Amino acid sequence: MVTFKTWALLSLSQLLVPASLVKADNPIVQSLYTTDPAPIIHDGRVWVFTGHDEDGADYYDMRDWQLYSSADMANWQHHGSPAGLQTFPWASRDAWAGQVIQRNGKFYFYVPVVDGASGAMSIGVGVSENIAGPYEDAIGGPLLVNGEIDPTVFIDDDEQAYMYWGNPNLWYVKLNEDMVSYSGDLVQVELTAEGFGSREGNPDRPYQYEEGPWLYKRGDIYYMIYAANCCPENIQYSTGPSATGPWTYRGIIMETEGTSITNHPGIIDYNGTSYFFYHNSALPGGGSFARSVAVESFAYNEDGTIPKIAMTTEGPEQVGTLDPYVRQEAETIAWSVGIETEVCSEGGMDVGFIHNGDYIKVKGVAFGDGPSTFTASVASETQGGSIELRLGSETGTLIGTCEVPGTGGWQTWMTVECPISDATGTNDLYFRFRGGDGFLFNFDWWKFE
Ligand code: FUB
Repeated sequence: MVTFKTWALLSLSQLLVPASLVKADNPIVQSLYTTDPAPIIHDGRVWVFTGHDEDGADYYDMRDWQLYSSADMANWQHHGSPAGLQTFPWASRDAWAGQVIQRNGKFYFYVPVVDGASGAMSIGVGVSENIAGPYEDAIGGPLLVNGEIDPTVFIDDDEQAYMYWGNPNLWYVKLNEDMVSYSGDLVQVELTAEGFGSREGNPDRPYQYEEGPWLYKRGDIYYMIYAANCCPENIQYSTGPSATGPWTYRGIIMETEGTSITNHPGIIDYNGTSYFFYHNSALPGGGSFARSVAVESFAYNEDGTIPKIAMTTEGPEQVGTLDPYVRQEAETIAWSVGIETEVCSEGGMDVGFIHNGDYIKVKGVAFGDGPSTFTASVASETQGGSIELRLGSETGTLIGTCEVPGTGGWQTWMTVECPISDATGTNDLYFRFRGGDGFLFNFDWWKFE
């Protein structure tokens, strides 16, 4: 199996990656296996909380969540891990599918984790004043323990918050205004053929609903989107006139594809376009325990129903362009090969574990009349190397080469500069890393002038 560690060590010619996959922008993250997307709009950006499949796992071995954001749906910035099992000291394992929601100036992170005391799946709540965390355990124990997973939280127009969750059942509870306690009983939704469709060939699970609910409202319609028909799962949905139904089954949104037996939905509207997040097995080494988050745009039908959405390797169109004349983080990436991201001593993240031949693609960079200089913040404990700046592809037109010296440490940062020529208009920019054997240098941010 090609894990990311071994992938980074292979030369590009050894990789059996189809050219079409290397060129494409789905999945949105290439340096980790990511799962169970939970998108949220904040501060003019789309933020996606994901799960994280450990390299080499043979089960859903998941220990932390990861966070990415984008202002253009094409270039995604990694914000690191906002929370993990260590956030919930009472949890023993399984940092599975969570969702963050904002209320009262705070962000609440609802997660399924195994409660160490009972050994049963439970729902915990993290809280943070910043979307990127770090999140702290809001309660000091589980919000509830009933052996089921996958919380989704929705605040209705009357300010009542609902949390749904469950596999194999579907449950909801009314959250209190504090978002960390609830009132009333846990309500088990009655699954019926009218509400959730019939499933053939599985007498234990006669209805389509399986797990991963995602609840939201658009116009007057409440949507319940979910993973269904396991296994393998596809994505289906039901609609209703209220946050508690009654639900009417509406059918399949996304068919099964690839080798992951799970899928997991998240839907948002951003800048007038609707986006459907999901996961699949599309990266090298991908499978049921090595999944990757991807996104597609879609348009609702006039009656509010959702069209069938196919998995693509292209993803949605970029919204606008990327400005190269302001500082951009090196971990803002449309596609990468070989590199990884890590926590940076200067704050945020940097790109590290760079080898000769690795590259990063940044999509839709608006150069305008053309810059004359490129500046980058870099660090290297060893020999350094160089950054080739190319347009259109990793072997495309060379517009400049920046030499990177040894700086005395992997977190000993300095800026390097190099002249740029022939970069006009809007282009995909590629940073192609060159040097000797082993790790070359780390890369924190860049800017053109
Ligand atoms: O990622 C672990 C579990 O797999 C999630 O909680 C489910 O929704 C399924 O995607």
